[in-house]
Amino acid sequence: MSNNNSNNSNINIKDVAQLVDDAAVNAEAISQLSAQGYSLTLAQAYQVQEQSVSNRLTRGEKQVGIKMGFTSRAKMIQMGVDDMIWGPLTDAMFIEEGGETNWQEYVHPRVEPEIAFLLKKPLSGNVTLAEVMASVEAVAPALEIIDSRYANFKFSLEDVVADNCSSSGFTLGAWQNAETDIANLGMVMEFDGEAVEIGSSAGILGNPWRSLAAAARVAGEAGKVLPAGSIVLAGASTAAYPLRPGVHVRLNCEKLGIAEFTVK
Ligand code: OOG
Ligand code: MG
Repeated sequence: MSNNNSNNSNINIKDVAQLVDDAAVNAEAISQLSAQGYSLTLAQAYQVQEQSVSNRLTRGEKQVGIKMGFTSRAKMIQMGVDDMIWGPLTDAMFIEEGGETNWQEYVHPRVEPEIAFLLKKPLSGNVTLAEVMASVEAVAPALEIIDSRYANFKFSLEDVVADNCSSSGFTLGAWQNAETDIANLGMVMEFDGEAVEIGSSAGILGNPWRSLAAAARVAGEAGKVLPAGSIVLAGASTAAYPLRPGVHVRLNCEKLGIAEFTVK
């Protein structure tokens, strides 16, 4: 399809941001941006993301960290993409430990097992793994709810970046000592006590610490700093699994413990 939006030098970033932002607010799926005549470059997709996150901040949400996406083969294969992505997390996405989230708020949500870092020092740019590890206060098991605003959960890399990387919810288990060896931990995600996805933290770039180094690098490239006190989600270690109303989801992560929530 083509219309007068199809020349990507003419794209109005604010208009496209409004499209994805409205879809998120109304929990209503939209067509992929290319099918709406917007063929974005990846750089433009990040501009759309920044604008739609800025709309959220204007509504009173606070940024609490960032999430990395497609840091595992399992996720890249599931979604048919081959590059890492990142996007901001806000306080409105946070679900209290063991808390509830409302099915009504989502289009077609999925959940995935992750590991979270809590920074005690700011991070930005090219940093060694040793520097990255020295910047972390604590690590925790985490569950991320992703909910693409695109119909059928189908998108290009540019679409998903523009849609703030499908970010819509996350919960954390108790924070654990940052010196815990997290390189290869068994991760079992259960729905009502039944295992639905089983993986290892090694699925995340071979070692989740590499995802934090990558987060620092991409933040630096975007001229940003990950501040002390912020949370970084390392990306899913397994494919994501579709949520359903009423389900209790629990991640049991070796050494780190449990993260859980219920869908109302
Ligand atoms: C995009 C988000 C990817 C991850 O952990 O890999 C992501 C999506 O799959 O919709 O959060
Ligand atoms: Mg994720």
